[in-house]
Amino acid sequence: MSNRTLVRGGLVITAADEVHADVLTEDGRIVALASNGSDIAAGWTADRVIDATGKYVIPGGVDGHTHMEMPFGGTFAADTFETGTRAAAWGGTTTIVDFAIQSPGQALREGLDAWYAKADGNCAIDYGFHMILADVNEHSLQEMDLLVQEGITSFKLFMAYPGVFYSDDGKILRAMQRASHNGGLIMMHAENGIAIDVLVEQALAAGRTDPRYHGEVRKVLLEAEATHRAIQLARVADAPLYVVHVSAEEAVAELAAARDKGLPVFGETCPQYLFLSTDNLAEPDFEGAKYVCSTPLRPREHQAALWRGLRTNDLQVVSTDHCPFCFTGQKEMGRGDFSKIPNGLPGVEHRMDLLHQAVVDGHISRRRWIEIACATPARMFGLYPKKGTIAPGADADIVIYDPKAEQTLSAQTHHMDVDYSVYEGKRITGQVETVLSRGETVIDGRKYTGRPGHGIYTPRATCQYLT
Ligand code: DUC
Ligand code: ZN
Ligand code: ZN
Repeated sequence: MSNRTLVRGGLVITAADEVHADVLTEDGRIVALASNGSDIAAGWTADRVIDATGKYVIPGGVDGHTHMEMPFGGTFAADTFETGTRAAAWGGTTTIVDFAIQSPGQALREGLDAWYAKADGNCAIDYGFHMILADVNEHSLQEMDLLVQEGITSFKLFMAYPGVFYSDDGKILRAMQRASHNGGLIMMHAENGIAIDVLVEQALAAGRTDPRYHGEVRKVLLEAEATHRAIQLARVADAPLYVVHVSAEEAVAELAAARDKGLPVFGETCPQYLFLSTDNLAEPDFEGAKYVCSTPLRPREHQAALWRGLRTNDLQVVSTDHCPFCFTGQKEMGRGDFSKIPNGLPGVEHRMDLLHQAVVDGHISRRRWIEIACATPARMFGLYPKKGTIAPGADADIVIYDPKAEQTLSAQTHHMDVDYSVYEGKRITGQVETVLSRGETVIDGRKYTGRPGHGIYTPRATCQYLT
C-alpha cells in the first residue's frame, strides 16, 4: 500500500529555483511538483497533508563532514551515531557523510567495517562514509579501488598530526595518483604539521599553555603553505582535490588562484570559521578550550574572505566538521597544555540555521544557502540527485523551514550530547519546523518522531561536481 504525503502552499527553494509549489511524495520519494492552486495540485490526494503556507520547503541538509564517536587525543567525540544524527535531524540535516578511520598498520577494510558496525541500526537519518587514510602503502592503495566500487568514494589525508594521521608528500602523491585512476576524491587536511609541532614544543617550553596558543602556533601561513602544496601535488597527479575546513584568507587565495587556472580544486569551510574567531579562543578561565579545533579559528578579519569565497564559488561547501568533546572531563584534559585539548567542536545541529542567518544578514542568497548546504555537498560526494534537491525521483528528504521564527541557541535546548554550545545565546531568525527523511516524519512541528535505525547506509557514486 502506498504512502503519500502532500506538502502544500510553501515556497520551494532549491539551488536553482524558488517556486510556490506543492510537493507530492510517495513511498519515500518525491513524485511530483505542481503550482500551488493549480488544477493538477488540487486533484492530488494523500495520506497526510502538511500545510507549509508562509514557510520554505527545502531539501534536507547534507553535512559532508562529521565525526560521530571519533577516537581522538585519548578520548572519543561525545556524540554517538544515535545522538549525533538525532541532533542533525533537529537542525534540518537529513544526510551525513562521516569519516571511517584506518589506523596505522591496519587495513582500510578493518577500519571501515568498524564504522559500519558503529553506525548500523543507530542512525536517525541516512549516512555515508569517507575513509581516512592514515597508512598509505601498497595494500591500502589497492584497497582504495575496492572501496570506490563499494560506494566509499572519497579519502581524507592529513598533512598535520605527525605520528598519528600524517602522510608525507610521497604518500600523498601516491594516494592522489591512485584516486586519479579510480575516480576517488582526495580530501585534504591542509596544515603543515611538521612545522606546527616545532612551534607547539617551543610554545609549551616558554610556558605558553593556554588555549589561545593553539591558534597562534597553527599559523595562517602554515595552512596556506599546505594548501598550496596539496594543490601542486594534485596537479602532478592529475587528480581533483577537496580541501576540508578552510579557515584562512590566504588559503582561500590559494584555492582561488588554482580555480582561476581551471583546476579541479574545491574548498569547504565551516560555520565556526564564519561566525567565531580567535577572540573566542582567548576567553579566560580555560573557556577558550571550547573553541579548540583544527584548522583553528582565525582573527575575525578572515571571515569576509570566507563569505566572499562562498559567494564567488571559490568555496563550494559548508560542512560542520562536527566533532564534539564535553568541556567537563574532555576539553579539561588540556588544562596546562593546550596541545592536549581534544580538537573539535559541536555543530551538526546548527548549520542550516546559521546559514539561514547568513541569508538574513545579506551574506548569501537563499538559493546559495541551499546550494552550499544541500546540493553541492550531494554532488561533490556522489549523492545527487537522490539527495540535495527537491525534484521528482529524489528521496523525500524535505524540511519545512519557518523563516520568521526566532530562536536562541543554547546548550540548555540543543540536542547534541555535549555540555556546552559554541553559540551560547546567539539569536537566529529562522527555525526548522518539520523534517521528512525518505518520506518518514522525523521532526513534526518541533517534536522528535524519528527513531534509531530509520537512517540507512547510503553508498555514493564518484564526485559529480567535476563536469
Ligand atoms: N580535522 C578534522 O577534520 N576533524 C577533527 C580534527 C581534525 O584535525
Ligand atoms: Zn582535519
Ligand atoms: Zn573533521
